[in-house]
Amino acid sequence: PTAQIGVTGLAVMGRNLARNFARHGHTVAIHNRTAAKTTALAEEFGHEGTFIPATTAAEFVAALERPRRLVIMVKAGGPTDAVIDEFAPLLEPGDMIIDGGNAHFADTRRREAALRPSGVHFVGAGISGGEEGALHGPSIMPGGSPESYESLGPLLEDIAAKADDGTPCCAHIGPDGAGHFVKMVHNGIEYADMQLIAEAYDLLRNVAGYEPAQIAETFHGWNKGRLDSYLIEITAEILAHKDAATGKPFVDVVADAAEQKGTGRWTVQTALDLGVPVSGIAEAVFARAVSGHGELRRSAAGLPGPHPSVLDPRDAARFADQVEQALYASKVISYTQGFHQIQAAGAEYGWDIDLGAVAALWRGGCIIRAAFLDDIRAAYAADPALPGLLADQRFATGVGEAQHAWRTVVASAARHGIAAPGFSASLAYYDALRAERLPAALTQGQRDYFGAHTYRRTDREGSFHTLWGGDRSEVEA
Ligand code: NBP
Repeated sequence: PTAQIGVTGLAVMGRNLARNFARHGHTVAIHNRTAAKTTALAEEFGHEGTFIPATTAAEFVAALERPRRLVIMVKAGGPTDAVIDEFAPLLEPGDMIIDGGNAHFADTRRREAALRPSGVHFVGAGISGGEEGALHGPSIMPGGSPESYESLGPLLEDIAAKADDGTPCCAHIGPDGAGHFVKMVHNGIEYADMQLIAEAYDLLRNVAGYEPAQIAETFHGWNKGRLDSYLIEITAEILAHKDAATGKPFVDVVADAAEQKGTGRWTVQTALDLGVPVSGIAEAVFARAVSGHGELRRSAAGLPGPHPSVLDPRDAARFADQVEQALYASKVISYTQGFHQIQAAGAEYGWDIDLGAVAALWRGGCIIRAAFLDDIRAAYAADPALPGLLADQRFATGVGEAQHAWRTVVASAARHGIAAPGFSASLAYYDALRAERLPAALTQGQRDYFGAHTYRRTDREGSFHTLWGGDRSEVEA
């Protein structure tokens, strides 16, 4: 056996990952359920490196050096279980099965627990960056045992994207489902980032009165500052693009119903279970859902609201600058919420995740790569126990300086009748966090009134209940 790594599942992702390993000088065993894909890969890209095509599972396993490293890149869910069931009996203690698909972290925990007694390491590895990333350097989030990472880490780090300082965008995240959990939150943050950018576009278009080409220019400018990111960069390109058939801006000919594959929804579902407020991410998932309910939207189309009006050009430029500030501040909130979710899951599942390392490995290769992530890395490096990003001086100052513009933008959106759920929810979260007193006190009173759920007091220890149906005296519960 001569292959350092094997890849089974040769659709777009697996094929490009296999090529990436081969281009880095590793001998790669390749396998796919439908053998034609295996042959095609070897024929088309054999010149890029050394591939060992295998048609049967036994041939594939026999081609791998021990301990064997076998990457599964098949459709998440049932197919992944089917492939594990096929290969696990052929493996020996110390071998590794790496699932690079978009598995739900709970499935990864289940699979890892099922394989552990056999001594086979199951590594759930989140991989971000799409097809291009898989080929040129993705961001990789491997979970699983520390021993598995000792053997696997160097290979993964070799093919991963590199941050500007040369660090590979790959690090051991934590045991069992930790890697897939972090990948899930990455996708949730990606939803939020995309929604916030979409709101910024909507406001520039319908409040500032900018045409798509001018918004492309504006985003291009923003991309030179603190918002420098892959998503802002591609947004500028998309907005500058004209439809060949009609000559209209591309964005005007695309149906306005956003689809989703489910990782954003998983992020929100999991956050609800963990009791972590991820309102920015949730609003992004909901905004896509709203866009898809065509009939409901059509039925509401005639409802009253402000007449469309755009700002005077002299005020528009100032407004555009305020939108940049609102976008920055809202983005900080999305990341604050996402990192909180990772921190909470770490505590729940005993993962001990290094949040700074997570920020560091998102700096390259993945969809949310951004200059900004280096500031998050630095914030957690300075204080690994940081309660949240707003507790870091740089973020507190940045958001503090933006908060006035942020409010202006949210108020303008409401006044002009433009939905800006991401900006609004993020601002509400910011204001709730900084409030000295929340109306939660009243909520506790209501809960005690109708359900005798008790409350705590600000002035003494203990749990209390007021006899609401009786003389309204207070008793200690
Ligand atoms: P797909 O998700 O489209 O899966 C196709 C692959 O799964 C093919 O190799 C297919 O084999 C194999 N497969 C299926 Br379907 N059922 C199988 C079964 N029962 N037994 C064995 N093999 C089976 O491929 P992809 O888009 O390359 O994505 C792979 C994984 O990476 C997914 O989990 C995806 O969520 C994740 N991911 C994708 C992206 C992306 O940008 N596409 C990004 C990040 C992560 P066949 O050729 O015989 O049909």
